[in-house]
Amino acid sequence: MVSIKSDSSVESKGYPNESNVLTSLVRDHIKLLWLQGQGCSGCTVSLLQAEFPGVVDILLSNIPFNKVNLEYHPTIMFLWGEKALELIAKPPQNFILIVEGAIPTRDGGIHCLIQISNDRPTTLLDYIKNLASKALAVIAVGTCASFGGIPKASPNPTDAKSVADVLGQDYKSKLGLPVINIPGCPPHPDWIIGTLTNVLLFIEGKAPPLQLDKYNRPIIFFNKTIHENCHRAGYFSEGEFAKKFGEKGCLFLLGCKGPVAYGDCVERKWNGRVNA
Ligand code: FSX
Repeated sequence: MVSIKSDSSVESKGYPNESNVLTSLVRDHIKLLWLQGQGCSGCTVSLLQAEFPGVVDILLSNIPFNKVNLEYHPTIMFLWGEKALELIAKPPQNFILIVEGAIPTRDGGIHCLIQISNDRPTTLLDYIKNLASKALAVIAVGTCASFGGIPKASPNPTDAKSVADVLGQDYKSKLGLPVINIPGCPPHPDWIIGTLTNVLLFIEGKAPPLQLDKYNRPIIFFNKTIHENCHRAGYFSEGEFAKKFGEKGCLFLLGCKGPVAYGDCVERKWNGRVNA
């Protein structure tokens, strides 16, 4: 439950008037800069489903273990208009860069702009390359940002690339971390929040960095195939395969990638732990 106390002494600096009270909450915190490239915004929708903490708690810095604020997010943020663009032009001191969506690189990256100032476009490609060296950590959210996803699929007209491919596979953030990949189309909200939580605890010296696998995915969330815990796995073992949706049996012949896809969705479940 989020409680907001009114504080009239807090001066608004680019935040909506009615949220003066929020300004004090977001000042001097570690900022999260969330940028969107080529994707469907499903990763953001997934973030909105986060529960412990929820996205409102993150927006309000109402998280006990650290002071953090989702400062910039094209879909959900307090800043707007010129103030938001100012933040893009002059990023904060301590920030974690989160990227959703693939990054188009063809034609100098012109196919995804994050702003146009004085007739000069800023491409996502250049912006991320410039910003990454100053970031405490870089987190690629979703399959598109992690590996290129659907935008990178043939014929890939924009030469879309993953964050790590743009920054270089040897990239290290200011904290010495590689690009942390959280694939999934979309990724589970717990994976996003859980990874972020670890990075924040690591910054405070209260936790070691998450162990990552060879694809730089947090092992804690990606250590098993979907198939290992699938409630239809018994059908697979028995060789009983569904030929059409709705039929009893394993869905392998209908395109299920459970045996080769990693994630803990089956145990963790989706939508408030209702759907497997
Ligand atoms: Fe990609 Fe995000 Fe799939 Fe969509 O934008 S991981 S298309 S669910 O949402 O990047």
